[in-house]
Amino acid sequence: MKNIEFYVGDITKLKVDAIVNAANSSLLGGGGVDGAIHRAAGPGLLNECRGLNGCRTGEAKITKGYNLPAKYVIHTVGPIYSGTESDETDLYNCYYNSLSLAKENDVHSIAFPGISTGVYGYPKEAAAKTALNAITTWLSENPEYDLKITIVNFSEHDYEVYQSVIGN
Ligand code: AR6
Repeated sequence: MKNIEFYVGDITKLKVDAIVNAANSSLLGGGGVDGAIHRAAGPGLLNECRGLNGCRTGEAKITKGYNLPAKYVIHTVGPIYSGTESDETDLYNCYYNSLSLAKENDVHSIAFPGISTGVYGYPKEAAAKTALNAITTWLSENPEYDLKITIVNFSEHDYEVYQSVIGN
């Protein structure tokens, strides 16, 4: 798929303009990818996050990357999976709003983790479908903007889930 590539491994290692954090609404850190990003970025990140006043589910906020190789972190809050219709809308909005915020900040390369697919319990196949739907919709609406998108799969299994959704 044009503009979209895959990487299997740790998102904190990527030297891209922005990595996306699967945060919680406090934006004050946690476990999973959020914990890994805060550890790798150092205390400057938490300090900046304290001034952001949290973030609603489906929305996104941007900070600097501090000690990360990435210049920025875009923090978004995925839905806690509930099995209701709002899950899909909220997850879609996480990807879509992160991409719009990236463009506003002149970000030309961005990497996403599997938002909500860890602690928040979103089934991986359904999450991959919604992520790809949001990303391809956003790209089709912004054809003039040069943006390279990396989907980060933390395990080979997660990568295989994505490939089966794409049909490879
Ligand atoms: N690089 C890439 N992906 C990762 C990494 C990493 N270093 N670490 C974990 N993953 P989760 P959520 C994958 O639980 O479900 C936090 O406590 C992981 O395998 O990090 O959105 C927050 O503070 C999974 O596929 O995020 C919130 O409270 C994906 O990242 C809550 O967890 C997301 O798993 C958010 O839960």
